Amino acid sequence: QQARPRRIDLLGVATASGASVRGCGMGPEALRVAGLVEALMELEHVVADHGDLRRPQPELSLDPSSTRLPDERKADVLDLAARASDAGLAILQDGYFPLFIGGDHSISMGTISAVARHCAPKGKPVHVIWVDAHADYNTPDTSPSGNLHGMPLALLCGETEFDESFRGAWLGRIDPHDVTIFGARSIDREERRLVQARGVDVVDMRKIDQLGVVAALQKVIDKARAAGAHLHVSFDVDSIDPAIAPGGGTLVPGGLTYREAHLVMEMLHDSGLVGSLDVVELNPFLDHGGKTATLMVDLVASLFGRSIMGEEAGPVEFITEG
Ligand code: B3U
Ligand code: MN
Ligand code: MN
Repeated sequence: QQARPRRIDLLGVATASGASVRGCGMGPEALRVAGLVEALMELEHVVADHGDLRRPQPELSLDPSSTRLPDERKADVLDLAARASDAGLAILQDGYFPLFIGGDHSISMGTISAVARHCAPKGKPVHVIWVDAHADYNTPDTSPSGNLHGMPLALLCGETEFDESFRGAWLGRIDPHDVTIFGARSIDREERRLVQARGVDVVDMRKIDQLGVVAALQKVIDKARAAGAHLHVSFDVDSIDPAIAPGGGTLVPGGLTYREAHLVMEMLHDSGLVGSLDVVELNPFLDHGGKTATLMVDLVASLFGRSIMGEEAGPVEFITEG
């Protein structure tokens, strides 16, 4: 179990440049309006809100199907990833828990890079649990859509550099064997080939149905614990079933149920291994009156120790991992 209180540093990355549907740039504000900070404070955590990273240009286009020109969008993604990486690294080096709120999933190129840069010099292994309907392991060559939010894992695993501008010293890398994709049910053909060839662990919805979510997740936690890893949770709202989480731009039926999603967060909390979190792809424009935003706030609260019976608060001390 994770001791409380923790110091949680909130960093928004307000962008939809990695997606083809506009709106998830408003995600950070929707999570705040839904009471994210209050929910964490209610659990006795200390929260520092760093506000949002964003690009100066508004996302404007005459073509409603695309936010901006592809090159401009790529420049946005690269710039924000670099800034999220630096800001995330600073939070981790201060000994605090970075809670990154998106924004589309391309922001994780930066957030996970921060974790890798923080852990690598200390010889601390990293495990990434990528909770998502998708694998997000496309490269520019395999992607059917060209959308960068379908590529962050491939980039982090060294599959592609995009171009020279991405070869910056800021980029931390992840070994594909240290990644678990959890909840997947939509993977492109070439993407699947790549994921299999690299040995990425894919706990798809069929495995979750057959094993049960507890056994399926326990394997991931056991692996991370055995490695002594920093566990990073990258949570895409489209992992949850669209019936209860409609606020996403790329919904796929057959997702995690309300209780499965909470159980995942409760088990991750109890593991005591989680050191950083992304909440991404929330699109308030598509959300039904804040339904998905509210659900995400409750799920984050479960990850940070909320429980039905309000269990004993545990030792009151700061976690400042050296
Ligand atoms: N695999 C598809 C669809 C997708 C991936 N991530 C999201 N959508 N959100 C692609 O475009 O790469
Ligand atoms: Mn995703
Ligand atoms: Mn997804």
